[in-house]
Amino acid sequence: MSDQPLAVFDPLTTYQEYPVREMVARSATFAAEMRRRRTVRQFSDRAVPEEVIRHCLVAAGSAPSGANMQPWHFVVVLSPGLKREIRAAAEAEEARFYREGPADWLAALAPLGTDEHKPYLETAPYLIVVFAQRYGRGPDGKRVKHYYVMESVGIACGVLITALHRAGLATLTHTPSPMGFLNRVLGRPSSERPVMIVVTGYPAPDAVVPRITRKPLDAIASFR
Ligand code: IYR
Repeated sequence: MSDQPLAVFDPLTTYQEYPVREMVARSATFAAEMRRRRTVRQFSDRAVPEEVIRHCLVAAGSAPSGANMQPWHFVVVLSPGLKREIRAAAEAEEARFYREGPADWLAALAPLGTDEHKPYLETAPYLIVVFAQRYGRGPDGKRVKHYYVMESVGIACGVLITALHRAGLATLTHTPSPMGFLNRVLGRPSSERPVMIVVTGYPAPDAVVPRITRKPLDAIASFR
């Protein structure tokens, strides 16, 4: 006899259908709204209500995940002291990367104009540090297996960035490498792996973005 709880089903009451014309309009509007999103590297220190961040995290936590294990943890860093520590550690890692990283990688980044200086890690009101839980713990302290962890966390990050953008905030997906220092600085267990820092806030009034293009639909999708 299995001691697994059996599936319990409820009627699907939250789904919402739209008339086709509205569905077309909504999808077009959303695509246009997403195309406006740009990764920003100059942030204002203007305050952003924490409530907005909480709502965006609730949205991120709604992401689908392998076996519904929800293998993510988000640390919202507001403390100037912690931000300073994260910036110092990230800049030390990045200085090494920009000095002696792989030539092809550095060449690929050249059009973005990035460098080892990360002042936004202190300027922006929030750093949302996303951790992937390689495994969980049951109520009895036993290890619980997680499935498709990186896929699940990747989806949650996409929802988070989308939610922040829709709320009217700018984001920067920052992936200092290696990022192990984030476990130490934020006191997260070794079962968790830092995936990215989502820097968020208002853009600086004089923010600039690199001139880049996005692949057209026919280059990213095929219908057959
Ligand atoms: N982590 C470095 C380098 C970097 C890497 C990629 I891939 C980017 O798309 C952008 C930057 C940094 O943050 O500068």
